[in-house]
Amino acid sequence: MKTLLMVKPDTVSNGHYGEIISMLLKNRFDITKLRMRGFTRNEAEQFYAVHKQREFFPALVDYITSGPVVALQIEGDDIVRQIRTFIGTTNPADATPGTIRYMYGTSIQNNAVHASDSPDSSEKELAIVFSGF
Ligand code: FUP
Repeated sequence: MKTLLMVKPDTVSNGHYGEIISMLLKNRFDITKLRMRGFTRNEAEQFYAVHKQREFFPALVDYITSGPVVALQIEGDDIVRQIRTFIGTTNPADATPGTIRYMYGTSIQNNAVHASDSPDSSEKELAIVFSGF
């Protein structure tokens, strides 16, 4: 099974993405693709299509297109659940100490990383982020 973990723009520009990759490697996650790239508005709208009707959608698209992201494909058994546990809750304020969002997130929007929430969304999101790679 494969999933996507993606470091968001502010956490790329402040340099914390190196520590996040290091944490993944120290915890023996199997990174099988790695890419730094920007999102076009069109790609961002496609990526976050499930949130299209939410009031925070325009701000979310602005944020994710504000600079390059670092995308990682990670493989393993039960990997979607494993990575979701590793990153912590959506809101860093509720996250467990030691999780990525607890350590590097600053708000519900600026929560450091994205991770796919199902095998289905993993497949769709990996196809968007690694297209042409
Ligand atoms: P997650 O799957 O943990 O990334 O969380 P969601 O799918 O619920 O939300 C996706 C992204 O929308 C979050 F990473 C941040 C953003 N969001 C907001 O900006 N405001 C909110 O109230 C909820 C989510």
